[in-house]
This record gives sequence, C-alpha cells and structure tokens, in this order.
Amino acid sequence: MSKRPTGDRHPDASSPQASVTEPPAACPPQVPERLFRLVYTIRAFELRCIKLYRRGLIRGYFHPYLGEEAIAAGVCLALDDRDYLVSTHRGHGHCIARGANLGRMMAELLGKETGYCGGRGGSMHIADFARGNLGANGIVGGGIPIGVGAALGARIRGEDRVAAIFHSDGAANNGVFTESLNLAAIWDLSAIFVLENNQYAVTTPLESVSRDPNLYKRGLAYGVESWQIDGNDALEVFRAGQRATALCRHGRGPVLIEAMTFRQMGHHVNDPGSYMPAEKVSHYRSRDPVDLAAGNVMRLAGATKDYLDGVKREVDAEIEAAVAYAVASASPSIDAFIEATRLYS
Ligand SMILES: Cc1ncc(C[n+]2csc(CCOP(=O)(O)OP(=O)(O)O)c2C)c(N)n1
Ligand SMILES: [Mg+2]
Repeated sequence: MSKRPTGDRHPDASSPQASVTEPPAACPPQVPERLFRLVYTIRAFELRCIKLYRRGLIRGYFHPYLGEEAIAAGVCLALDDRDYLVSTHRGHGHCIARGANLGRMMAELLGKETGYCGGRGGSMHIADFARGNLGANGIVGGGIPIGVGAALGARIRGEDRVAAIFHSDGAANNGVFTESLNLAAIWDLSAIFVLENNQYAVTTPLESVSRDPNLYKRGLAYGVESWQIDGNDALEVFRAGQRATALCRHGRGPVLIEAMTFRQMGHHVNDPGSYMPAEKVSHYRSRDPVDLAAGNVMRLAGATKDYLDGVKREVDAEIEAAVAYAVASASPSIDAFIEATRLYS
C-alpha cells in the first residue's frame, strides 16, 4: 500500500481537494447519540465549573474548551480502550470524552483530596492512567513528545495501541512539534496528532505568527498523512478519527488532523476575549458543536427534541452529583502539605 500522504482540506476552505469525510456511509444511530451526549457533557460540565469559579470555589487558571467540544468527543469515540491520549492546558474535554469520572474531575478542580491528583494539580494536571489518559499539560506542546513516547513504547512492546496527541495551533510553532512529528514519521508510529486550531494563542491571531495558517501542510512536509477538517462537527471529527486509527492500525501512521475551531470565550475564564473579531465569533457560534451534534442525532437517528432534552437532564443530574461529591470531599490536610514540603527541603 502506498504511503504517499494525502492532504484533505475542510470543504469550507478554498482548496479543490476532497474532504476527509467519507461519503455518507451507514452510521449506526448510537454514534450520533453518543457524540451528542459527550459534547453536551463537556459543555455543561464547564459551564457549571465557570459558575463555581465565579463563586471562588475553583481557583487558579481555568482554560475553557467551550466551542471546541466536538474535537475531543469525535476523536475519543474513535479510540479503543487500549489506546493512549495526551492532553493540553485546555484539557477538560479530553478527559471527559475519555471517560473520566466527573466527581473526581470536579474534586480536582476544587482542590479536594478525592480529585485525580489529590487536589494538588488542578485544571491543567488531570491524568487518568487507568483510561490511557497520560495527562493534561501546562507546557504548550509539552504533551506532544509524551504521546510520541507512548506510541514508541507500544511499538517496542509489540502492542497495537494508538496514541491520540491533542495539541494546539500555538504548539505547532514550537520546535518540539516538528521534532516529534518527524520522529513519529520516520518510525511509522501509531500516533494521531490532533491539532486543535482555534486560531488564537492567548491574544495572538494565528495569521500574525504563521505565514501559511493551514497548519496541516506541515504534516505533509514530513511525509505524514494530513487533513484539515471541521472541528465543530463531532461526526466529521469521529469519521476522521476512525480513518486515522484504521491507518495507524495498518502500520500507516502517523496521521495529522487539523481540526478547525474557535473559542467561545477568551483564553481563560477571566479573559473577555474582546480582541476576537465579532463576525468570527458569531460565525462559529452559528456552528455551535452542541447544536451540530443535536442536528446530527435528529437527522441520522430520528431523535426528537424530547429525547435530546432527556439526555440533557440526565447529564445535568450527573454533573450536580459530581459537584455534590466534590463539595463534600475533604481538602488536603495541612500535615500532608508539610510532609510534601519536607521532600524538597
Ligand atoms: C512552552 C510554553 N510557552 C508559553 C506558555 C504560556 N502560554 C500558556 S497558553 C499559551 C498559548 C496557547 O495558545 P495555543 O497553543 O494556540 O492553545 P490554545 O490556548 O489556543 O488552546 C501560552 C503562550 C506555556 N504555557 N508554555
Ligand atoms: Mg490556539
């Protein structure tokens, strides 16, 4: 089979190349249903967290994934249980889509002992090794070599495991991105580079730091199968994820997926994002991932609005249970803190 990479672009883009999305293949109704539930869970979880943040119950940095939920949902649904994932500083959606326990996530965000890191890590350090989630990362691009290492480890051990490496447009301008991509390419690793292109790095628009903002082309330059897709449509992301995992499992990895998206808030929860052009914000709001996922489940699974409202009620109840668990959990003890500081003295 030829290894020559293709360069599919999102159909909104001006390129004549075909979209990565296969022609409407048979799609079992469970797929859009599960995608809707995941996308809505990520959305509702973060909106609830933001309320807790405003009340002072969550402290420190919190980078919302609002508007980008479809990427995590689509990619993670295409993975198997045995696969790996590495996340970013904007990682709540990745953890949730990978099946993290909402109570333990919420407890971590509230700094409680029952959290994923015993309340010591917070938003940017949630990891869940039991589900192959090797962790969020406060260092932009820091997860990329960890993901490549996981894929290399799987190769050395003879295990059929794919590593989904979530990273950002800002990370793509960091040297570690190209070094890691090149290593993954020369070793044909089963790695899926999921480039979440939300078109900003903090307040810096991508166009001002990348002469060619079509970042998927960087993968082509390294001989890597690379596509640009609509990151707001969970179904399109899922299909790209399926195709990418299939290629990896046939020894044709790595794959780079550039998922086009946009933040619905500023860089972090206290950034009003007033520098983002209003027309772009409203364009992407009109392509809201939750609405698109709802549309898919109605169109492909014949779901009604009542059904969707029922799913939302179930998810909302799960999130309230997670909040109650986190609030009732104990904070780390002063003794544990003193013990930890002793390790470094
Ligand atoms: C190596 C490194 N440099 C700088 C920072 C500070 N910083 C935090 S987020 C960020 C930019 C993030 O933009 P992007 O990588 O596009 O991710 P996004 O926030 O858009 O998801 C920067 C520069 C950092 N955390 N790590
Ligand atoms: Mg960005």
